Amino acid sequence: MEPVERARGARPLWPAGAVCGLVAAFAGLAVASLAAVAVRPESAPLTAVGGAVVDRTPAAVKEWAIRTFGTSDKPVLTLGITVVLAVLAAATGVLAVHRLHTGLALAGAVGVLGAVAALGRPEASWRDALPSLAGGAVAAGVLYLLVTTLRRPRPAPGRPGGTWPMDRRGFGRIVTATVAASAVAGLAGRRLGAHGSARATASRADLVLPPPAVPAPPVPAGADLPIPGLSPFITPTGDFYRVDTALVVPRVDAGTWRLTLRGDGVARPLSLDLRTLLARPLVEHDVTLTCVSNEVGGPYAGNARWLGVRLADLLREAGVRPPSEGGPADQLVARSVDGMTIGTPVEAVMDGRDALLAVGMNGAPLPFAHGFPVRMVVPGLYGYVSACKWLTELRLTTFAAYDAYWVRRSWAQQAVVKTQSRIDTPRPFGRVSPGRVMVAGVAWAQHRGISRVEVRVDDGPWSPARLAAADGVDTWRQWVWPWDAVPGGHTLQVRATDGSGRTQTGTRSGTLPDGATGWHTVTVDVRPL
Ligand SMILES: Nc1nc2c(c(=O)[nH]1)N[C@H]1C(S)=C(S)[C@@H](COP(=O)(O)O)O[C@H]1N2
Ligand SMILES: [Mo]
Repeated sequence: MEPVERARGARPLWPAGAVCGLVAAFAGLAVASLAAVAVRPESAPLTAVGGAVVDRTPAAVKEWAIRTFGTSDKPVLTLGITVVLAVLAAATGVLAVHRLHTGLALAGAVGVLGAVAALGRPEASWRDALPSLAGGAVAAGVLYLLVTTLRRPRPAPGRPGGTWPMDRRGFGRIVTATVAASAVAGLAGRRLGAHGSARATASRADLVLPPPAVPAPPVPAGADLPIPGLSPFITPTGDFYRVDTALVVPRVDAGTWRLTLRGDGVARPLSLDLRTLLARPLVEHDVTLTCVSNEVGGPYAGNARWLGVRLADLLREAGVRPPSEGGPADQLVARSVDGMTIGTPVEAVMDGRDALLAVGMNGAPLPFAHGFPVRMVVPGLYGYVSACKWLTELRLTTFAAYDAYWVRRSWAQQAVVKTQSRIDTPRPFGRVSPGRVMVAGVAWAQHRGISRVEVRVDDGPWSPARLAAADGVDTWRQWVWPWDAVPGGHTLQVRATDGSGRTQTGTRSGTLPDGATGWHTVTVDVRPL
């Protein structure tokens, strides 16, 4: 087709071109999302591209994103990708008005890009490419239809022999029809997707967790101090931090879930369903979970009462021996339904601590966001090396032979939780009245326990804080230090000593590669309120 000449006095074509591009993209996305229902949610173009971005983001940028956007980092990412796609689509439409074939090729190329992103995701099969390819083809088709209609000369009534440069009525009709059809397709995709997750939701609602064979003792009196602003000893499930790479929370149907166990030194590989897992004796145990990305004083720590199966028993039954008993595997690689891999030292899992295949959190089945139906919980290790959610496979191997997901992204292969303490109240840059102020917070050194917490003001001497009752070595411990605050600006600092007698270092280091160090420091303004 020849580039069109705009008749004198006619409207510019580029706004209509942009509309062509946007409508074509909308149609493509709608069809792709419908197709993704048949493949898997992760294969939908926006999700696939978002996932690819997450997979490839350098650790430092990811730390920045978590720091800046917190748990809304994912919606922000999705919005960003949508905006980029919209701009690209509009530009493609404008281009197509003048160079149709180039525009069509570009639309197709965007589809191919989505397909490549989808194929690059963990656990992807060739089918993951289909939604984006179908979307690209539909977008190109719609673009062709719209642009050719737009460029079709139309006899101008009342002006013999004259033409309008565009068939506006036909164009409008096609735009309306396409948008309507795409909306229907998109909604249908949603409905069908919701249907799949409805089964998962029902399977969670129907799940009755058996009572623990080994219940956790009640939280001791005095472990949970009634101080305003202090983190509650047990974090309510709804407030529990969430850190993962999933742009759509996997909703696993408990009825079809299976866990396999295989690998080096596994004499009897296992494949079990949830019913079989729940038939085993369940133990209940309080464990504080911490993220390696948590900065000093940060929010990515939470304490819950977990219910689960002792992983060590399961491994023993399968014939696994830890390295200290001559077993060939030193790494247990957990794999989730969305392809996350998390490597944990076999020795830690089998050394007698309550490493769990958890099914319950604070008295209920795991929420979907926290790994329903089964996740790992290992006291003492950061989440990225121990706490795989939506667990589906356990494989025994060595650290020498295999690097898990985060290790390939420059995090340490093994990472024991570092002793940390946090001032919860007063808040940073808060204002307090002179006189008695309750300085309080939590300290953790999972699986070693907390033996001492000290506070100091303005680089003065360290004073011991009062420790709340200990629930065990695997949970954080509250502390409180009554302070006689005098007017002025003051700096509060806290440090903890773990059960082995080692005091938390004041040397500041960032979260990469194995967890932040340093003393939490809070500046407050003491003034009559
Ligand atoms: N499948 C899966 N499991 C995962 C992750 C993930 O990205 N995917 N993130 C890990 C990290 S880094 C942490 S800190 C914990 C957080 O668990 P939570 O979201 O239940 O608090 O989950 C771990 N398990
Ligand atoms: Mo984490």
